[in-house]
Amino acid sequence: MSETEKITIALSKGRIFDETLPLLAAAGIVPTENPEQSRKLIIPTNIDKIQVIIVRATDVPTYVQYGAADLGVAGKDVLIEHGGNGLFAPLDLNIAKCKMMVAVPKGFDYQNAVYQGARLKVATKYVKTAREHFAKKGVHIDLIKLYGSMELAPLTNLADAIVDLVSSGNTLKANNLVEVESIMPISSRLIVNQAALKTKYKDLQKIIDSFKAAIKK
Ligand code: PRT
Ligand code: MG
Repeated sequence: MSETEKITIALSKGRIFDETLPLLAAAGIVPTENPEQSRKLIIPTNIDKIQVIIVRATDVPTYVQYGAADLGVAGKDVLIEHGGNGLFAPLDLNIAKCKMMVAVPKGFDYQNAVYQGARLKVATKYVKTAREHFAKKGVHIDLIKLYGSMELAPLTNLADAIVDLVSSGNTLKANNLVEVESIMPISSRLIVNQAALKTKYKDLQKIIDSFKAAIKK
């Protein structure tokens, strides 16, 4: 079999890998190693021609866009920031669920600041999402791009507010922050390289159908 017939699935380790495992299993695909234990970035599976590659969550759409991976699993948050060029996203997998929201320090009167037309300093990794959200509200903001630990920004006066994901809410609570606005619910999607969907139609459609049948509502 030629190398080009390989099917490559891009996943990030952690919750996305863990929550995709049952869907892969439903498609008869079992990775031979766990990325938490192994340092391998290319993980073979029980099926010769199918392999999993381990990349950063934000890099998954890029690998699939350029066809370095045929399939991938990425959060809606990541897909919005990426833009979705060259990608087909046929399935909401209903995994890695959380919410995109605005949070501020407890005691900061956000609604009043918005009402007064104050210019807000907003720190976030999700610049596109944040820009769109505040533009729609007609709120002027100074965006401060961060790559992680957004919760720290308001505590150090780097920003007035953050746009971030929340699941349990424990991180907000531990840092004396409160959610003041919900932006959108987030879950992960299966993404497919558009060209590969044509050239490897049979193999890919079989995996897509198995995933679809295994999605938990
Ligand atoms: O962590 P790393 O920097 O390597 O990359 P990443 O954060 O991009 O990847 P990962 O694996 O943490 O997240 C992958 C995807 O999981 C995201 O793109 C989201 O779609 C989804 N997801 C689901 C989450 C969360 N839940 C979540 N809680 N991603 C991040 N978080 C963060 C949240 O921002 C908060 O800071 O986890 C922290 C704890 O959340 P609480 O509310 O449970 O305390
Ligand atoms: Mg993370």
